[in-house]
Amino acid sequence: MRWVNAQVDSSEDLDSDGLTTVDEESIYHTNPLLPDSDGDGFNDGEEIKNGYSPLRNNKQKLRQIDSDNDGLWDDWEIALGTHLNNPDTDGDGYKDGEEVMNGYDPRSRDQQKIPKRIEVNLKNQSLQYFFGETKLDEFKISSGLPKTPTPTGSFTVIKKRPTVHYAGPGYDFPNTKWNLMFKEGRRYNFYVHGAYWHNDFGKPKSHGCVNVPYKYEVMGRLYDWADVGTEVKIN
Ligand SMILES: [Ca+2]
Ligand SMILES: [Ca+2]
Ligand SMILES: [Ca+2]
Ligand SMILES: [Ca+2]
Repeated sequence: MRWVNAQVDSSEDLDSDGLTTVDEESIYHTNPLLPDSDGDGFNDGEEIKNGYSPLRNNKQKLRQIDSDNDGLWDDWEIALGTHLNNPDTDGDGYKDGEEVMNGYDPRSRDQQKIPKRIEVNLKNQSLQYFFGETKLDEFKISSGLPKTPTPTGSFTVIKKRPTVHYAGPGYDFPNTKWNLMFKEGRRYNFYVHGAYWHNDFGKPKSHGCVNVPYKYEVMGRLYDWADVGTEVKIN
């Protein structure tokens, strides 16, 4: 326990691992006196910077771990400022993950809905998504090739489809997982979806859809989080 009136230097980093003592105690729950909390040879600050858990020594990424089983990944908890080891940060009886999935703030009992938003940047070939002002994730995508461009503008998720069979002249991709439809077309519809047939993310590659790396930790959790009606901005 600290004395209420104690002077706390918020920039103090007692074990010189790149994370302040205050952040180790309140955000990461790492040992503020031990630079390598999980003893895997990488210090806590380095692990956080690279997206790995400083509390697991088996190369698990924060995006793959839900330490308190509340439906919110550790990297989302850190981004939102919720508690990694308390499933109900604001103590209102609803789990943090449940609140975020349903659009409520897990940090306060405020009943105001928080908007979800997906943003695709075609120039950078990247996708980011936001819960209110908090960025939950960012990764490289592949948009449409010049002859089959991805439409730009402001859309919403019209339909969530667990699997889609994409086929046309010269391509045939059955059982494609995690499909968020955002525009209906005359001949085909446009989706943000996982793509298992290439690994060229960061370059245009598709027939108009937004291709996302085919991993649960990337596209799967975006699919689970997004709702019909979630805004999709493409520019
Ligand atoms: Ca430290
Ligand atoms: Ca470590
Ligand atoms: Ca969690
Ligand atoms: Ca709660």
